[in-house]
Amino acid sequence: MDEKIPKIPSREITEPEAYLNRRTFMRAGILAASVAATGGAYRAFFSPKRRPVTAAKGASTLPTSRGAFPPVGPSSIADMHAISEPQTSLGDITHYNNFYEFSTDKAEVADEAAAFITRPWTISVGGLCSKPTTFDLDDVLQLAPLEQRVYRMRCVEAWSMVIPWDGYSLSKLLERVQPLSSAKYVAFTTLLDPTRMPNQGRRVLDWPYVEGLRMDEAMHPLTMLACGLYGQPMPPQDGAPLRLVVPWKYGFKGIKSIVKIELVSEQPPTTWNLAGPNEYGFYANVNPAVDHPRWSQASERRIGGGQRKTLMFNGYADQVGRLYAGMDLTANY
Ligand SMILES: Nc1nc2c(c(=O)[nH]1)N[C@H]1C(S)=C(S)[C@@H](COP(=O)(O)O)O[C@H]1N2
Ligand SMILES: [Mo]
Repeated sequence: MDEKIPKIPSREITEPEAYLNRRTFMRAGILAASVAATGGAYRAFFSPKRRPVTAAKGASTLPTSRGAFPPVGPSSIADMHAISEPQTSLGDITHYNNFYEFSTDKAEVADEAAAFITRPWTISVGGLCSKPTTFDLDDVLQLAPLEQRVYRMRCVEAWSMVIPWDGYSLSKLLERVQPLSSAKYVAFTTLLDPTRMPNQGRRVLDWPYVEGLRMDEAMHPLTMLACGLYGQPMPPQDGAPLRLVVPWKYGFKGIKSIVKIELVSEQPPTTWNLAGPNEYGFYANVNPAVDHPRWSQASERRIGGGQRKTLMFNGYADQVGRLYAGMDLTANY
């Protein structure tokens, strides 16, 4: 640990909670009005009934599975993401989570999501393409060999992990639908179902969670459609059954529990940009030289081990830097 790197006082790393609490507070009036109008549904969403905590720490199963989780092989692009840093433990990866559909408390997400049923599951891929297709989860799992790729994961809140994801390049899925040349961006949408994602009954964010990438970012081989980690199906709290992983961008770009992917011509709206446009941009490339308005991004707290300097593009600059040649990275944060 480099002693010259100042410790970030934990009170500065309150985002997004502090921001959201403010908004939630302001919206309390709206909610109070809606509870009168929609009483039953509102109470159902807010019922304090706890979900059974069935999953063992870090464990994950495929409920009512008709297909098995395919074997996971080595990365086909290992040279693009070689890493010597130790992997974060499965316990930390599955018990320190941002997944606001279940809880805004990182330590609570695992319990709140434990009973999340992710089969059957479909993902529709459409928009500007020749072959729009709705894929069943089992088709997605079989579409290309699953690879394990160990990537750094850097949250905008200045903490990080090293995670062995299982999946394949998102380009493999996108190629199946034959994108048209008019497709310039890719828009992603999380499941919207407050009966299964209880915190969607609270307006902490505008649901469903949405994200987006430029087409060249989406087609970059490092960009991953992940269906598991540590050789197991994706734990619910990490975005089961399918989530995006873009290792050179802040973690919030890695949208979880995806049900829809659309090829579009214009830059799509993204949830955190809508929530705080001055603080969260569309690009969200990890950049130690561009601070968050309320804290430094120069260093990060590695979960399970020390403070370290944040790397340009999270250490993937050689692989992705050319995508941003000529762009003003301060304006396009
Ligand atoms: N649908 C959805 N996706 C999401 C989030 C979320 O709240 N909802 N949180 C994001 C944030 S801020 C981060 S840092 C990562 C966290 O992923 P992890 O819990 O698997 O580490 O998921 C991202 N994807
Ligand atoms: Mo994050």
